[in-house]
Amino acid sequence: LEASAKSEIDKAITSDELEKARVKYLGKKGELTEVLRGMGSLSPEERPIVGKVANEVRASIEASLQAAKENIKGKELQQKLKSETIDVTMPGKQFKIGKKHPLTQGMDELKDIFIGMGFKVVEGPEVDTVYYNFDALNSPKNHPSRDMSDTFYITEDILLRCHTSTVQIRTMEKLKPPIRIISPGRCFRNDTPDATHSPMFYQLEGLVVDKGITLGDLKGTLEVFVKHFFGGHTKIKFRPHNFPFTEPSAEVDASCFKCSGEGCSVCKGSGWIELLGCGMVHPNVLSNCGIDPEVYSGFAFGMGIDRLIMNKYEIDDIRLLFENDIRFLNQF
Ligand code: FA5
Repeated sequence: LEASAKSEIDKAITSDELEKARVKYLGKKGELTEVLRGMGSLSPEERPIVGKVANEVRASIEASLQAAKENIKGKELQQKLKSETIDVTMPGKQFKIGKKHPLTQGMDELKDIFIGMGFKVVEGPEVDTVYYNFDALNSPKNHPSRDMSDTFYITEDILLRCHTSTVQIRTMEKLKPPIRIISPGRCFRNDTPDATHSPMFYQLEGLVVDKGITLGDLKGTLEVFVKHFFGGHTKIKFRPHNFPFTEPSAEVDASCFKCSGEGCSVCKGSGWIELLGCGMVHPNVLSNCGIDPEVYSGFAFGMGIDRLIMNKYEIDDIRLLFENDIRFLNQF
């Protein structure tokens, strides 16, 4: 029994095989265990003799098992180390690094251009009051933009701002002229989404108030801005318009980036895209903020950042900017 046990132990290559051999001889129903269990039926004279031999055999098998166990463990460890060796010369895994959203990139660029012209960046709340969004901006009580079908109301007095012009008032209440600020931020309108309209979009407000500010300053500022942002070849045109908070007012279009003329999807073939509204700050608005319109004058503008970026990067649908499709975002 000892010889056959040892031969099986010697043959075992894996821990599993060794365990099988142990169970076969020393397990509960093992061959040696059976012998020890059968001792009860022996005569009192035979018992110590057989017992002694059986114990010696058990000790010898256990010693062999222990030796084999260490041997196999060593080999298995070697095997494991071999299979798990790290090839430090293998090329590493490429981690995907996120980047700024095209809107954020565009916003950073816009800020840089205006900061370069001496503007300060200020921010205002997205949830604001009817006073800052309409009343203080000289908006008549019956102005259609006040309607629920255009503006998102939270209560009768509180709304999601529909333009960044709210920041004009908040700024003029706090600062005294000379004022030269821009304010980028989110706006909300109850507009049906299409290729150029989104219920949430971005505007960049600009406001300059000082003594002797003229329409010429406004035109010059916007011209410098557009040429920086779109390139020196870009033209702008002013169209007369009407805003309650500016007088006179205008809308400004830019010639389409790269695709002026026929066939430009962003400009719908006209070759021009509407960029912003602007004008000279209405005297009532200055007065509402405690600034004397007899002494000071100013200009203001509000541009749609999403549309600026669409024009610059030839994006033909504003919704792409908010869907966060990684295949789209990776292109910027
Ligand atoms: C205004 O919001 C005025 N507050 C702008 C202004 C500021 C005028 C200061 C004078 C002085 P308007 O409603 O035209 O104006 O919007 C300005 C720009 O916001 C538009 O030219 C357009 O580029 C953008 N815009 C408006 N609605 C949306 C919309 N639903 N989705 C995307 N862009 C929009």
